[in-house]
Amino acid sequence: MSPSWHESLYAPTVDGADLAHELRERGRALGFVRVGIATAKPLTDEAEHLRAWLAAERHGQMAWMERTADVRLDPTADGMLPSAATVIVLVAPYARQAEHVGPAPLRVARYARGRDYHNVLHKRLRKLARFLREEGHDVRAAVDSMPVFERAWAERAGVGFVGKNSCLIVPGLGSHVFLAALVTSAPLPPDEPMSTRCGTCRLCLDACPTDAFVGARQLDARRCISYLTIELDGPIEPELRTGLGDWVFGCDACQDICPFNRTSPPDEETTAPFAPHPRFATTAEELLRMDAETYLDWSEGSPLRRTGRERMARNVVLGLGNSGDRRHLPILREVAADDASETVREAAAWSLTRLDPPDD
Ligand code: B12
Repeated sequence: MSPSWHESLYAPTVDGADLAHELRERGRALGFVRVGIATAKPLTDEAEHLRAWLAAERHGQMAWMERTADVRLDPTADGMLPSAATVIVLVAPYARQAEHVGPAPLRVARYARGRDYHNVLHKRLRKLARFLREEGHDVRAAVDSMPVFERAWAERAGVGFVGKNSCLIVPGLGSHVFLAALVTSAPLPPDEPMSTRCGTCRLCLDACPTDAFVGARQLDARRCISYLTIELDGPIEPELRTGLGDWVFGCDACQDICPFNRTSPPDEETTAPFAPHPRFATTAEELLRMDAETYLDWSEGSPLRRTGRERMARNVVLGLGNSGDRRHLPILREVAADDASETVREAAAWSLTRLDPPDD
């Protein structure tokens, strides 16, 4: 029997399985290499880990992680989407080329060498969100921009597993990927989660230059180079400074050592927006001569903008101190004497003693 005119007018245009299929197709066409689906419900198992992490103050100065914990653990919370039925997780790989950008000779993490992923992926997500709305569903889109526990959802949606380094690893692709999520009222058939495949390997835990892992899948952000260089305001603890090595924005140590990242790099077309961009190439000296405003102009459209000038200059002088290269002494002397920031002057003074230790 054919549906009445009334039913065909008001019935959704596609059912759950068809809609899921359509979303996967559209996601892939937009450059997402994996699209996974999970049922939206409170993250009770993960809640234990997140709350323990916060209670141990492993989030350091990231007070927003504490403030948003309740919403992060429940996509149906008032602050997210009370009508949520599904979380769709989308994966976009970034470039793995060895080219460096940022203040030479120092290093910036791979994810931050090109255009800002928030902007690039949000544009793509908006297209999928519009499609879901046209189908009559509520939707909220997140790329590290909302309290959505992205790795937990990625794991539930079966796009990968969380490794001992606490990164989401996609078999065949590795962990150099961004995650994005759509929280929606559309009821869609969920995918199967995959189990962890790290086995007895613990290369990542041992490779961390600052011993930031408390155990498998447990990171003390307060010791993580990524947190220290990007999120922490003010001075970096002297005992952690040597471990920073030449990293000035983020770090890839626990990922670069991972056997799952020994696969051939993802194709260049897919990762093109995040590929190292010459606009963000500079030298340590040039960077240290930028004032706050110049830094913001220079880093416009790059993840590097997040630190602002003061934190980046602090990291750069520490990196120069760790370089062992005495040719950096003149610029360090200049910064130690004249920089507008007390934090940067103190870091430069530390680096001077490292490169030019006082005689006993
Ligand atoms: C806060 C944050 C950080 C913090 C803290 C990182 C951390 N491990 O928590 C800092 C600044 C250090 C950071 C660093 C990085 N980040 Co970050 N970060 C986030 C953010 C905003 C929240 C993460 C979070 O919820 N942490 C809370 C802790 C408790 O969660 P978790 O460690 O992931 O815990 C999981 C498991 O480890 C497990 N677990 C936790 N505790 C325990 C305990 C036991 C006993 C067990 C068995 C399991 C277990 O449960 C959780 C769910 O699976 C997300 C974006 C988002 N909205 O989710 C991006 C995000 C996780 N970061 C991302 C990236 C790219 C990075 C860096 C690689 C950047 C870089 N190169 O410098 C590093 C990686 C460092 C690392 N090894 O984790 C990507 C991750 C992509 C991926 N493949 O996983 C995300 C998803 C952003 C994005 N949209 O792409 N990040």
